[in-house]
Amino acid sequence: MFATMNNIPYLLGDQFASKFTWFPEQASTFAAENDWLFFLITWICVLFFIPIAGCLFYFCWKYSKPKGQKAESNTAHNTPLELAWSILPSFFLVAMFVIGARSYLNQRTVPEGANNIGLKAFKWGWTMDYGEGIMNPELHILVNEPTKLSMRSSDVIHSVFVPAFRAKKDVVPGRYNYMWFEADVASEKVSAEELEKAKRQFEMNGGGVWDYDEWQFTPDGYRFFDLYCTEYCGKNHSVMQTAVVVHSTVEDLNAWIEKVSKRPSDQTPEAWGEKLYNQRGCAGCHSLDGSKRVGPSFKESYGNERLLSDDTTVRADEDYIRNSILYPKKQVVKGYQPVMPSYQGQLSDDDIASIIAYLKTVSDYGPKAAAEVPKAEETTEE
Ligand code: HEC
Ligand SMILES: [Cu+2]
Repeated sequence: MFATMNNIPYLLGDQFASKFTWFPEQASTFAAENDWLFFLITWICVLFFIPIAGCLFYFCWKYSKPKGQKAESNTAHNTPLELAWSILPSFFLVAMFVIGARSYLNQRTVPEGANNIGLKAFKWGWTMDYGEGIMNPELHILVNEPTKLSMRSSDVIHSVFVPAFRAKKDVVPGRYNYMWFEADVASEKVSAEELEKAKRQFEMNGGGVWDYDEWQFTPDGYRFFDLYCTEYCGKNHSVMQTAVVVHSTVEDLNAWIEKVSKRPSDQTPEAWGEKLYNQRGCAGCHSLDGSKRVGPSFKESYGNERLLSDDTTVRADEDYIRNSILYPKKQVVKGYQPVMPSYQGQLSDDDIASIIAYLKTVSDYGPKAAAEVPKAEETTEE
């Protein structure tokens, strides 16, 4: 039976959970103190709960009367007893407050020289900003160095939670918020063979969004800690997760940043565009199969006639797609809310060109259609 109990954290998807606790691994300088205080408060509560509940049942039994017999009035009281049970527990209360407040202040005071990373939350994903226009949904940080996140939201209230770091903070639209932590456990790298095998499987399944839960490592082969949204923010709140990778050296971190900063020379714009499409949250609001999500499907977008909210029509050409990505509120497709976040300053020219190249390949009205469908069936002036 114990074996089963111990397996539950694993079943819940947290492979780092230790055998002796319900909590995930402690991987930051906050973790040990946090857990210690949590158990202190829990045990104090248990210590009070058991005698109080015991007295309750005992008195129920002791002073119960047979049916019909009148209850005695008892208005007397015992001053020393009442003082004792008021004053003694208040020492515990003050102690819990002082320890909790100290730990809270520590978590709110960013150490000087912390590495700053921007974080943007949106429905439904995360974009980390490493400076110089380098953005990625994964959070990559250095071990044993404080990291500060400068956080903002482009729509509703979200909340960042990294359970292994015991760190959590709301991200509120219209203002910057911040949090910091210092990871003290570096992420391991899986073997080249394991990564190769996963990549092959991934290709065989048709590519798309990398399944972190299934592989338990990132597409670059790093084990990771989970980062969740922990403030209910709409339909896809539950999938608003990403990976936190802790690098053991600056060189390793910089090599990763360099790698993701731009399209590798051996990758086609279409392939890079598909990657960005899946990484930057487009897939959360747009489908490829014609189904309507928060935004229109790309199956009938590129090359098609679009009806806008002001009842004008426009051909979805490269320029239109580009403008839709940079200034989404300018031309709003009829029947949709203007909720798409602008990607201005977040995607380079090459990134946008790559996305457009990719969107062409998935549209029924793109080059694919021109090649396959006989012209006569394609006329739109009917
Ligand atoms: C929060 C949801 C959301 C996200 C994320 C999002 N979009 Fe949109 N998008 C919309 C909505 C809603 C519309 C329709 C309203 C409008 O035109 O602004 C739209 C419209 C578009 C259009 C015009 C489509 C057409 O058929 O006319 C393009 C192109 C587009 N989005 C591209 C993207 C790309 C590329 C990304 C990722 C880099 C992205 N969107 C991310 C919600 C989203
Ligand atoms: Cu959220």
